[in-house]
Amino acid sequence: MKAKQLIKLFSVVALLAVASAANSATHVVKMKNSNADGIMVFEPGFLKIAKGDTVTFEVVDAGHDAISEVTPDGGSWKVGFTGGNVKFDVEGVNIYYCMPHRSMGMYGIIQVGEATNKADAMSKVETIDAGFAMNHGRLKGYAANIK
Ligand SMILES: [Cu+2]
Repeated sequence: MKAKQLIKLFSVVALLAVASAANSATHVVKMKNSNADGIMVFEPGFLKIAKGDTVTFEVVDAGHDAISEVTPDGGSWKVGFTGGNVKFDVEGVNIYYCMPHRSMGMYGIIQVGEATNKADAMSKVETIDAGFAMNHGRLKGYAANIK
C-alpha cells in the first residue's frame, strides 16, 4: 500500500472512531444526603439514557454506593463508595439502591432505550416500596416516568 493510501485509510478509521464516540453520551447521577425529593437520594432519581451511554455516579456526600436490583437481562452492576462509571449496553429498566440507606428508600431508576422489562420492573417497584421504613411513594414517582 502506498503512503497516500495509508493516510487515507487512517483518516477514515479516525473519523469512524470520532463518530462512534459522539453517539454515546455520559450522564451524571449524584449521590446525596438530601434534595427536594427528601433525604438520602440519587439525583436525578429517574434517568433515561440511550443504549451504549455511560452513567457516572458522583459522590456529593460520602457514605453512598449504588447496586443494581432489577436489570433487563438479569445481570448486575455495582458502584462503590468512591463513585464510578457504569456503561449500559442492554435496553430496559434498571432499578438500583444504596446499601446503607436501602430501607430509607434510597433507590433510583435508569431506563436504557426501550423499557423492555417494564411489567417486571413495575411489579418489583410495588414490592420494594412496601418494604421502606420511610420515603414511601418516592420510587413509585420515579417509576411513573418509565415509558
Ligand atoms: Cu445512601
